[in-house]
Amino acid sequence: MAAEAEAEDGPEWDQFFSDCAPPPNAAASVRALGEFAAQHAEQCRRLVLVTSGGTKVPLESRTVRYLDNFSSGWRGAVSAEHFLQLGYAVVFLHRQRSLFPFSRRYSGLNLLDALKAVLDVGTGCWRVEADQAALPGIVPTLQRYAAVREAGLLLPLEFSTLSDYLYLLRAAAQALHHNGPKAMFYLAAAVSDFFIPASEMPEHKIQSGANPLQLSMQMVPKMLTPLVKDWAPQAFVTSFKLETDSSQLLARARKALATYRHQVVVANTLETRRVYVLIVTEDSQVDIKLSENEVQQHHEIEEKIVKHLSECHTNFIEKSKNPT
Ligand code: PAZ
Repeated sequence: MAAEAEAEDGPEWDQFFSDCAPPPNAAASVRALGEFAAQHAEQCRRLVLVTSGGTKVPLESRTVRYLDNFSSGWRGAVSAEHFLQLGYAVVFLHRQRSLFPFSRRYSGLNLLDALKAVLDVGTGCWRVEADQAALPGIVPTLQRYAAVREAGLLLPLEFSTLSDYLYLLRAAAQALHHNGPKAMFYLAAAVSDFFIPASEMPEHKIQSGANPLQLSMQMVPKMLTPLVKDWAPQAFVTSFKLETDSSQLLARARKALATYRHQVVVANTLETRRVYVLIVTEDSQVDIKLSENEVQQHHEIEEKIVKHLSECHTNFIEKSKNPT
């Protein structure tokens, strides 16, 4: 990481990053990000960083236990496919073993039930056959996935813990700096607000005893502040806000926009997130819904969210060419 950029992060961030180890394969991920961003900047292609899934927060440094959250990675994986469909290059920063674009359709399946080993009597060799009925839509899915890979449009990066996520987010933001307003951030991951600094974590497994467990956790510094101000100041930034009280959606979204001064908040509630979101910008608020009929026909709300945001992104790029 460039020393200059580290200095800009501010004391809270300096403290956070100096306290935690870089993720496994950090150098390779940073290199891959730089190459991916440069290649698509050269091709004048729009690029989106989609974050997806929940972060793990370790409770011990030799970690046996950790805090986690509900996020399955559905929103991120489905949205990544729709961005690819619209011609974006996609960095998919996702929680290890959460849902992945294309393969997410088969996530509930035991693969061994869909495959069969067959002996070819002519050659005496075994080959593997797939039962297409057990893998609905597998041929077009494989074709789309192969086309995306061949065109080099998808860069998957994995995280597991909160600190891995934040390290890679910062690295991605700094790489995407070169893509200017053509870069979009689509921050759908469910990131912990609390953590235990490494210096305060017990080394060994917390022992169970007569007393209830008491934890003291610190607030994670708000990463939208350096992201918008320092890491990627020209990019189009969409954050997500999850609430459990729908009456708070609009007020909380507006508060986030006023605090971080980024472009969009997509607000959703836990129970209705597959069928309803509220997209809030400085001067608009738009309801995006799936009707009963659309739900029955297996439409995905992410298609509408991504379409709407890509139109906002177009306006943003145009405005950045002709600032008034
Ligand atoms: O991953 P998923 O599809 O199960 O859930 C998506 C979501 C609710 C995590 C996402 O839409 C979201 O709101 N992310 C931000 C959560 C937050 O407020 O930190």
